[in-house]
This record gives sequence, C-alpha cells and structure tokens, in this order.
Amino acid sequence: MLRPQDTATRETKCLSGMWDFAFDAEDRGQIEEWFAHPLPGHTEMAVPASYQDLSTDPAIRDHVGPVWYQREVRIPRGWADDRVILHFESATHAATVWVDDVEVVSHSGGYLPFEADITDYVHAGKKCRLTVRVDNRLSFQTIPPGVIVDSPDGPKQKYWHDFFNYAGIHRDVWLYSRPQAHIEDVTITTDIDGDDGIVTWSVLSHDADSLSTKVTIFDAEDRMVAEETGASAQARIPSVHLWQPGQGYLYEAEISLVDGEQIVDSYRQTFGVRTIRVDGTRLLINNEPVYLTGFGMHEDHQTIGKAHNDALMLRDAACLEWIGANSLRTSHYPYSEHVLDYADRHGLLVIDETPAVGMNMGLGGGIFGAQGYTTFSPETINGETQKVHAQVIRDLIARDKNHPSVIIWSIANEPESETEAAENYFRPLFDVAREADSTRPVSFVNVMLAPYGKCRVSQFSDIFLLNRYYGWYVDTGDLDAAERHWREEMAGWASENKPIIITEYGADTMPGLHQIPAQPWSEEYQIDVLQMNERVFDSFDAVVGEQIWNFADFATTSGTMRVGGNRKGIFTRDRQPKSAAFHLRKRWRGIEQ
Ligand code: GCB
Repeated sequence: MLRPQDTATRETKCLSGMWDFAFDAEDRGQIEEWFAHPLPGHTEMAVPASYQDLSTDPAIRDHVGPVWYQREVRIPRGWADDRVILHFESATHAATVWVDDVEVVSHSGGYLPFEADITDYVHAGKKCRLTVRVDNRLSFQTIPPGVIVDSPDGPKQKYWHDFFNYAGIHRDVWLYSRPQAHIEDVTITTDIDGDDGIVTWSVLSHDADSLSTKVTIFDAEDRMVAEETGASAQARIPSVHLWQPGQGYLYEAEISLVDGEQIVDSYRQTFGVRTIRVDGTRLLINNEPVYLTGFGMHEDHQTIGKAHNDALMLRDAACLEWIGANSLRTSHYPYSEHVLDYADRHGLLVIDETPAVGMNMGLGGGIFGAQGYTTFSPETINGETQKVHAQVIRDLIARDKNHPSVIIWSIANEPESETEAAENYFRPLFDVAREADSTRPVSFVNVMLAPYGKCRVSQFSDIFLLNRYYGWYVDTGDLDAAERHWREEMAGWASENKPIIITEYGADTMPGLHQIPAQPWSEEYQIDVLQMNERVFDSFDAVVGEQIWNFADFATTSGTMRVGGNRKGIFTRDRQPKSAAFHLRKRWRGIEQ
C-alpha cells in the first residue's frame, strides 16, 4: 500500500477536522444501520484525536464498545477518470467503513493504515456520506490482547499493558486519486560499494502489462543522480552521500509508469543509502559501530491522547535533540508515519515495534490483575492470535520497510518467553519477519521474568533487547544490591556474542519531590538509578545502547502502582525536564546545565 501523495498523476484531499460522532454503548448501530442516515443523537468529534479525554464524562472515558463517526465529503470534480481511494492512517482498534449504504472495508489493528477503492460508489463532483464504526474492544485474538469482563455495571475491558486504552481515529484520513493503471508498491534496499551507493528496487503495478517502469533518482539538492528502466532493477549512485546516525541524508526515487513518452502514474519514494549489520557483539551502520542513546516513548499527550500532531511531535523532537538522544523505540506499537519521516530526515535510529504487548500473564498477575489466565492456551492467546500477530508483523514491515531510520524490528514487548509454549508461538514469527525483510536485525523485548538462562525466545533474536528494573521493581531503594544483581545477570547475556540494547530501565519520579538521601519516587533517586545502570552498561562491551523508560510521563489505566499515570518520564507529560534530564544531557552530550 502506498501513501496518499500529490504527484503529476495523483491528488489528495485530507478529511481531518470535525466529524459527527455518536457512542453506541449497546452496540445497536449495525443492526439499526446507522450508516444509512445521520447518526442518532450525534455530537461533534475532532479527527484525529482519542475521544476519551475530550469530555468530562467518566462514562465516555470508560466506554467499552463501538463509537461512530460520520461526515459528508464531495469528490473532487477532476477525478472522473481516476480511481478514488479512501485511506486511514490508523483507527484504534478496529474499524468498519461505509460509503453511503455500502460497506467498503473492515480492518482490525489500531496502529496501521488501511484503505478502500471506492470508485464504484462515488461520482466526481458529487457528495457522499462516509460513516466509520470504531471499536475499542480487545480480545485474546487481537494484538494487543485483552478480555471483556461482565460486571453489574456493564462490560469492563481488561488488558495487560501499561498504557491507557485510548481509541478513536488517531491519524489523518485521506481521499486520494490514482490512475486506473497504477503503481501499487515499491521496495527499495541499499548497499555500499566503495564510494558508491547501490540502490535496488522492486515496483509492483496494477493493470500495467503494456507499460514500462522508469526510476529516476534525485539527491537532496534535487539533482538527478541516476536513471534506470525496469520494475526490478538497480542503479549506482557515484560518490554517494550516506544516511548516517545524526545526519539523515535522503535521496528521492521518482517512479513512473510510462507508455512511450506519456507518464501514466508517478510516485515518489524517499530513501537513505545505508547498511545495517550485526557483527559479533557490535551493531554496525555503514560498517561503523553505533551506540544508541534515547528512550522508549509513547504517542501520548494531554487531551488528544494517542493522536498524532505535528506540533507536539516537533516538541518531542526538540527535547530529544536537547538531551542528546540519537534513537527511540516505538514502544509499544507502530507510530505515525510522520514520526518515521522525521527520524529519516534527522538521522534518528528507530527500533520499530509491533503492537504485541501485554502477552504475559505472569507479569500481568503482579501489576494488572491477570490472575487465573494462562498466557498461551487454546482459550487465551492461541493459534488464531498467532496468525493475527504474523499479519501485523507483515503489515508493519510493508509500511515501514523504506524508512532508513528503522534499524531493528521488535516483534513483541515483554511477552512470556520462559516457557515451551512461548518458544513454539514465537519461532515461526521470527521467520515471518525475516521473510518480509532480510536486511534488518529482528528481535523482541525480553522481560525480567525470563532472565538470562531462562528465556527460550532470545535464541531467535539477532540482538538482545532487555528491559530491566533493578533498583525499582526489584531491590527497590537498595542500589548496591541492584547493581550486584544486574552485573551478575548482564555477564550471562554478554557471554552470548550478540549485541545488547537495554530498552527499558528507570524509576517512577514525582517532579518536585526531593530527598537526600535519595528515596524511590524522588528526582534524586531517578538520577541514582540511571547512574547505577550506566556503571553496569559501561563495563560490558556487548552493550550497544541505552534507552530509558520513558521519554515522558504518560497515561495508564488506574491502579495503586500509578499516580496520575506512569511517572518514569525523564520529561513530564507536558514535556518539561525533571532533574534527571540534565544528568542525561551531560552524559550524552557533555553539556552541563
Ligand atoms: C515495562 C513495560 C512498560 C511499562 C514499564 C513500567 O516493562 O514494557 O510498558 O510501562 O515496564 O513502568 O512498569
């Protein structure tokens, strides 16, 4: 699937803005055919936004089930000869879409794009009614999983991941036009040969048997540097400008379907020329070792919840730069493509994660009350879930494969991984990822409950991604013991001849709480926990990256472990620094204050 784009042959119309909106607490909308007329009792809703925090009504924040969005749209009059596509960058977690009375697409999974060709149901220059039913329910067969529990007050959604179950249309909605014969997909991979870059592409087209494919490559100054014909072909860029950490140099491939001199369809794909390789305990980009600094993040903001907003993204990016972060993990789901575009342009390194989080009833038992469930079983996470999981891995890679910033695929966060059932569940999923992309390391994020020697899934990882809370969830307040235990465990992982990135470590911290001697929850203790971790990382060559949990405080489900959400942020939820931010700025950039 390509992104909506304005080119010589394609046009876009953004449908973000105000839509009509209705809750469907009793799930009657489909039977009553709400798509066929104005939504009953509708109010207004902003798109994109999570709907939960826009109101003051607890029933809205706690709503379990479908909500409906509706608006009219006029199809541009110039699109009469084109295909008309309706494209959603994401809708969380499941969506069904109607154009007037016709159902045009259904999609499951809250963080990846989907679209429908609606040409047959609309007319250029005429209006149509768009209706979208968005469902926030999670089950054992969704990624992430959850379960609906009945209660005297109605259904309650349980889930085992530590972030609030925001829902709604979280990213832009588009109408776009494309020609009848068109480009459907493009995959670009790169290599380096001496001073030159080698660019290999594969272009998939529809209804284009009699057409040829032409690819023209431009550098960042818009100078043409290579041109070749062929749907699967290669070009050489002499004296190539590499994409490097911190310097996101981008080329653009203009892909054209041509009939002689006539351009039938055209699409632009940016890319960077760089290589990634794991060599023993080193992670190499362009054959040079890299060390990752940065954070596990969240798409999470006051009021708009999980919606993407360019302005807020820029504030996050400014904080990342200020502190000296060169990387981030899209914990715990695929982020907006605009985040990856930004990372591409600025040379940020991204660990790109699927939404497979909360697949660990052992962990859930402690924090989220998952007692009584078995993680992998015919009644819980089962073969059907595994198929959905495989598809989400394919879809993530299909969406993000051309982003040079993406350097590692993470296929899950902290699943159960110490059991035979886990080994059987995950083995084929690593194969799925490697079949979809053989150019990047594949991994998953290991949890503390499956430490070195116990984990049965890490054997499949190209690189170890470890989340460890020494000094917080274990050895709380006792950093001497924490450091001793951490070193003992790290020695095990470091003996495996694979690189290690610590993808989570940290401590909940209330901004403004100061204590000497430092105690958990104080700003001083957060710094002490970081320093203890840094001593451990700095004494193992196999550690090639440190990503703190979390970039900023974020919303969670309510519970006795959370005070107004998760407070492990180095920045507050409104992106102001806690004391630890200055410590990190010194470590990562050498800048005092
Ligand atoms: C974890 C999870 C993350 C949580 C974090 C915490 O291990 O991966 O989603 O938010 O711990 O703060 O407990």
